[in-house]
Amino acid sequence: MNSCKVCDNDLKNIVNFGPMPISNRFLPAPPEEEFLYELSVGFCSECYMVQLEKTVDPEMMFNENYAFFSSTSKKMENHFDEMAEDILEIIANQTSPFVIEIGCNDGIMLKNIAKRGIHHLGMEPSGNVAERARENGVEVFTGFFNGKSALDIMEKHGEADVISGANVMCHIENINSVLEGAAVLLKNDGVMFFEDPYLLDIVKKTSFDQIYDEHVFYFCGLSISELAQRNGLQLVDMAAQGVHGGSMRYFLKKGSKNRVSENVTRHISAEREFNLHTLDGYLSFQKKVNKISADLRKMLVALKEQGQRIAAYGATSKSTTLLNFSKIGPELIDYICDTTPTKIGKYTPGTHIPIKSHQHFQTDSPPYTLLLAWNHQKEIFAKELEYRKKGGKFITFFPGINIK
Ligand code: DWN
Ligand code: SAH
Ligand code: ZN
Repeated sequence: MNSCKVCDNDLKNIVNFGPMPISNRFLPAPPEEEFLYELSVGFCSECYMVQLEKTVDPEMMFNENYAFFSSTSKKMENHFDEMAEDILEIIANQTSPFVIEIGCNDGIMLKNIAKRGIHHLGMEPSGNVAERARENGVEVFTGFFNGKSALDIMEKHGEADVISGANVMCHIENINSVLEGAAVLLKNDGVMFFEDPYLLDIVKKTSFDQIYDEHVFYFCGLSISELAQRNGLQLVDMAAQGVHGGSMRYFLKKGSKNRVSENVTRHISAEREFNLHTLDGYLSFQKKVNKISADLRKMLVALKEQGQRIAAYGATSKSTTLLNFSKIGPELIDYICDTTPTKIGKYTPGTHIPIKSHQHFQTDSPPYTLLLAWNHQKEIFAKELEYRKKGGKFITFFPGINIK
């Protein structure tokens, strides 16, 4: 039996994907053998946390060769400019504020704080992206945030007014230690906030590609409220974010007697309506996953049989789950185009599809393109007006297969 990483209760299995490679480990050449682990998700009926049953060593995922650079999307640049504005508002009345970001990546958000001369620190274990943040004027400590590093930060920099994190808290297995550390590191009136893909959106859309090695947890208000309480914090507000296919931002404060926004009650009621507090809410998930996966493969096979060529767009980490589980490889997809220089020329983990540049897509664009970066659809469609005008079609797959 697997046990809950928050409360040690037994987990109930929700979905299995079988053996998977490391999602962001793009390969210089198709290898003989690859590291694989079993990807499956379980639910804890005690604290409502949905989580991976087996996890991968963080250092295998977050190191000098981390493949994802946050600043590859214009929309995300704007999103993080706005987040920085939100932080400036929170600290507006503080005399010498201190802002921490966990998982600052290439500095996409924190550079906005740094350029205003505000005392700040980014915690980032992946050395290559941390270096890019430094080039962007951000002070970064290359390392993992946890209870211990929280104490080290406090000793060196003092207490924090804001601790923020985007798409990182759900990556950290020892989550109790992180929140415990944050509770110590925060000023009495400080705020911790973080955002991650929202479980209710994942369940509603069956967007199962959000499930991969890096995403240890799938948060919702129910589970974050419990998690906060267990670690001396309180969930005081929630705000839905229209990024990464549906995300939720959670605001936490110290203690248990803060004013709690009605947004928390509203979102948690919606989660209860979908039965996210019992195993019932997840009973049909595997069946829906299997159907989308089978339907997608069937459509790609049919197109190939008609003699069509198919490309894909965005060598995302999440597509590692979709491609491996649906058995979609180079026999169906000619290549994936991506703008990240360090991904170009490499092969996808497990399925070994070649990754090519955006210029390649512009000169050699097949009639069909699988939109792997579906969370950036708006931005990509705006960029690919010409492709669609000439009759090029994008294939999407959540909540079902669609040709656009
Ligand atoms: O949680 C995580 C999120 C924030 O980022 C991490 N665990 C890892 C990563 O997940 P992902 O790889 O699924 O993220 P994206 O943002 O969906 O990746 C988009 C990919 O598509 C990047 O490789 C960049 C590429 N891209 C492109 O080639 N052309 C993106 C856009 C917008 C484009 O126009
Ligand atoms: N915040 C960025 C990056 C998300 S990708 C964005 O939203 O685009 C996840 C990032 O978290 C990676 O850069 C990874 O190196 C970092 N990370 C993983 N575990 C971490 C930990 N324990 N502490 C701090 N950062 C961590
Ligand atoms: Zn639990």
